Amino acid sequence: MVAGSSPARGATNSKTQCQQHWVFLCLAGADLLSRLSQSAFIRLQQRGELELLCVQHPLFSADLLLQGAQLLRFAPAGDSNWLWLSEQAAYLQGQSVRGGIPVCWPWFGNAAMNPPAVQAHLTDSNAAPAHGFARARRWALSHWYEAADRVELTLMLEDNRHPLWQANLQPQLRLIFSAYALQLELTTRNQGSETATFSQALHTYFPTADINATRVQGLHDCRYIDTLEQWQEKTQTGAVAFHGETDRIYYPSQPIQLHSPQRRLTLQTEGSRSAVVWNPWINKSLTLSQFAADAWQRMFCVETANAAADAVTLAPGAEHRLVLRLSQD
Ligand code: TA6
Repeated sequence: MVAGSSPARGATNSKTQCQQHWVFLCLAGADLLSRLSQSAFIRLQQRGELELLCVQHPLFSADLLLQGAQLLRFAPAGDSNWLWLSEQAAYLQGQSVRGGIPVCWPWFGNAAMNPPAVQAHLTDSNAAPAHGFARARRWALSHWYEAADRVELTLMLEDNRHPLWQANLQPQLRLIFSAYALQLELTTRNQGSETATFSQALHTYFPTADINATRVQGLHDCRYIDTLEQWQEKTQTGAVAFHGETDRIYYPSQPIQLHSPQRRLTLQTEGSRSAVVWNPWINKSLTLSQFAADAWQRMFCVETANAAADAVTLAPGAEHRLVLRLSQD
């Protein structure tokens, strides 16, 4: 069903009438691409081999790939991209693009390092691709809402099956853009008849003008797993700074602040008790696809996750929602 547009029904006083704006609410089960002509702010474009939804709103803009439901860019009007996107990004079918916010699902990282309850759904953990399969597959646009202050997009993974994965889970990603904040809500529903456990992450890449002057605040006294030192458990003292390859799973207890020379962002989450902080530094950078040898100086990741001990178990019919909200200080 596609509801038509109609002016918001406000009070009758002249001020509200001046603020009156058109609200489009379009609902449909099928892929909405054919109805984008009704949108005032959303257009479908092609980038390389991939379909790209471009949102151009008076207050912000955003670029979202249908492959992986991967957000590549979000910028309030007059600001630059809050996300880092590789200068060597390649837009190829079946290959995740380096940057933005890849959706790592239904397992995070190396499948063979996941908890046994997650591996129980994998027929061969060692053969499984890193970060699951959802980030390399097409998602369908199933809902959009647009108004004078925001745009919302909802996408559903088109094919949730994989030869190596035996649970019947369905993910949906809702993105909410406004002048001051970016919010992503990744909801997973257990459509199967058995309890299922999965891990995931919104693998957010952030830009920085200088990695040496970049800090991640809000993790003081937090436990973390150092995946580069035999997954030893440690405790963070003070702000996280980058002095070499960094790949840690933190268990934060409060919002995180991201301080780079050009921007300060607050990262709030719901449904997540783990955050991965990552920078490949010099040597690992040489092993990464779509990644310039010196790109480690211009990016860092803080990933909103359900990783390791924070994996999620769902009874049949149950849902879990992972929320990431970025706002500028
Ligand atoms: O989240 C950190 C991490 O697991 C790193 O170990 C590194 O592998 C990074 O993700 C990127 O992984 P990708 O498969 O996208 O190259």
